[in-house]
Amino acid sequence: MARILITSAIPYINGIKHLGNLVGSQLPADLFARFMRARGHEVMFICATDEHGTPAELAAAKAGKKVEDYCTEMHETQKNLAADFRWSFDHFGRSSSQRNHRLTQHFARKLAENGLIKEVVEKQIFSIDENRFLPDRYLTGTCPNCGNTSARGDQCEECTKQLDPTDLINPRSSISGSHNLELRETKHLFLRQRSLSKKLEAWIDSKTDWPILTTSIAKKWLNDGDGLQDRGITRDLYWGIPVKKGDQPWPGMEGKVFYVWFDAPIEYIASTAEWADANGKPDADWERWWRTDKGASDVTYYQFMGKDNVPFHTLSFPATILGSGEPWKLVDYLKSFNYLNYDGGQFSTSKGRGIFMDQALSILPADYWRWWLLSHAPESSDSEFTWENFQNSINKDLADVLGNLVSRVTKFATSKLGTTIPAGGTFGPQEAAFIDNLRARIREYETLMEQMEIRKAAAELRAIWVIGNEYLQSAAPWTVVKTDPEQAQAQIRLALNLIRVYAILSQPFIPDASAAMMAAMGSTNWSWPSDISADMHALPTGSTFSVPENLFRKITDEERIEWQTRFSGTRT
Ligand code: B3M
Ligand code: ZN
Repeated sequence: MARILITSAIPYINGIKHLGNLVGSQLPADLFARFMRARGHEVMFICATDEHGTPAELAAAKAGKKVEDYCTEMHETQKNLAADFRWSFDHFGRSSSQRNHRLTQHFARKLAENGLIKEVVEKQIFSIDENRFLPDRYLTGTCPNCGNTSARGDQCEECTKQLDPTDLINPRSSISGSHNLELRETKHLFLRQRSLSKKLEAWIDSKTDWPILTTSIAKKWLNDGDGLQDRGITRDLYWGIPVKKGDQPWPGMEGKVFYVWFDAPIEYIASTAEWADANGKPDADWERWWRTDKGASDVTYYQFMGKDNVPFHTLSFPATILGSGEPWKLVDYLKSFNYLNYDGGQFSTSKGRGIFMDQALSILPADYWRWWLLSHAPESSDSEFTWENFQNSINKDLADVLGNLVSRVTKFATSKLGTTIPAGGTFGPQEAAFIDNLRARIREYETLMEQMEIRKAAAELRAIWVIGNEYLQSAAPWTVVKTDPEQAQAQIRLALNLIRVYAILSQPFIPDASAAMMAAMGSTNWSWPSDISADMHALPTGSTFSVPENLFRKITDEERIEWQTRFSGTRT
């Protein structure tokens, strides 16, 4: 039994996530966590909300709420949606927790003690009326490129040009509209990542089994242009973790907070500490996952994220960990994803484009989304959600292949052989051949899941469902029963046991349907199928089974057309 630590990129607090956000982070992380637990390993699966930074402040202001209250409410909302999608986190923490405050300040102190922090004085736009510095997203003005009069300080949405706040012509505060602005000097802390680039490069080079997508992004940042740059880790904002050296004040940094990307990955550790607190466990219980001097040297640590998050996880966060000089666990395997597009364009939170988690669940259960998203995960390239493809996959894979097998077997058995696992007959050569085929496919499925080849694993699982249908088609118990009822009993016994095995194998992808299948077989035995011949006899003969209600339903053309129209606009 191995010890497996899994973290998913932590979602920003500013609103409900769309399907494009999930497909590269929480969802595949959950798949992997469920699989590893099913194999009997000890798993710690951690996530949280990412609550700091300007997006949180702006979203709260838009909602007319205090940022603290907004975050508390939105955390609850995201936590409930996570449960509705059946994400099996051991803990879903908050980056605004006291645990994260203390750990973030601790890392900053260690980095300073090790000479890895420098203080830099910069000029930034200050609003005299509001008595605060304005970060880029708080500034509006005329775009020097296209003349759009409502360009933001970080980017013009009209011509998409990336801007610096000082590029704006006639800038004004986005909060108050005030033009009473001036450039003022402000001091910030920089992490001297550059001095760690050799160490980081050696570490990344040692990861020969990582996906190309992950290492190529890291290498680009290490080697492009001038190489890895030192990075500002503080901001002039009210909302965030106050800049301190451990629990001591940091002279000259009063009123400033750490940059959201400095504290967000530290929350992986802090959230595990929050898990211990929430369960009344001592510090040793979370430290054994994170401190190699306290038991974590036998932990294998996996991270899941979209490609835009890779630089922070291959360079910045490891720079924090390595730079601390303390024995914290570094990631062992980083699984990254390309983007999922939506019906001819991009998913977009700011534009409200795509399908959002609550909307998805308002039309279909979680399993349908989980299956489509995972079986189309954007692994080797970007992929696209279209309603036609979604309808097709659901109707074929879930309804025609898996759902049909379960319903056909249980209904036939109930009407012709009774509602208990039949004891008659014995397996012949056809059953033996089927079991051999099944065994080989299950071993392949295990390998693909261990390698996190998600699309291929989904295809293999589907193939495992298909061979069950093929077996039934050629065994034809509905014909055999007329001439050789004993033989039909053996065939149906195999098929019912197969439903239990399918429930176990499919559980990481479609947990609700799996639970329904297992319950219908009257079993609670979720042990992973390791001896397939024995597993075809796992259900005690004479025990009762039932026909599961509505395992999957088909998506009609009318529904597809209606949903496509309903979700083509902008979410308000
Ligand atoms: N919140 C970005 C995102 O949700 C960011 C990830 C932080 S991971 C430490 O994609
Ligand atoms: Zn412009």
